[in-house]
Amino acid sequence: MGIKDTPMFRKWARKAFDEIDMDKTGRVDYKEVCIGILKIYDSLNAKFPAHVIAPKRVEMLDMCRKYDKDGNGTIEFEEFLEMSKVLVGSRKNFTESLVWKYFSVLTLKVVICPLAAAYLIKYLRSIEAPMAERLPVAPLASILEMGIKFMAAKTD
Ligand SMILES: [Ca+2]
Repeated sequence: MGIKDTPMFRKWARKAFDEIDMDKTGRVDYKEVCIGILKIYDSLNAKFPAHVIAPKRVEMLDMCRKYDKDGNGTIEFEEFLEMSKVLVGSRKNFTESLVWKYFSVLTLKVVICPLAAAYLIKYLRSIEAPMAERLPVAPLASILEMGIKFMAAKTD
């Protein structure tokens, strides 16, 4: 049993649902869910030192269709609750989850790029490349990170 099965999580989901359900009908349409998801990403991006790109509109709509179990075109609270569990992260759908996305972005930023930059500088120094002595790790890591993100965006 994880945090997602606790009454606290249910309460949090209820609060999020009520915020999206502007006209208080007890159900939200796909468009309202998309706006809600974007709001969650915005507030997380404002809080954490990493920027995660929100899912595309078409991906969010696919997700709505997937979790609209009775297929009535709207998301009721129980359906929303299941969807929230995936957004927060479950073992089964871990790579779809926000936690995973933040983890991978942070790993890239904090671990992989600085390590790659450090190795690159070590290599350049070992072959006595010009300027290698004065190459700083952090800016090089940022450049690598930008390069990786640029390539990732292209293959999207
Ligand atoms: Ca439904």
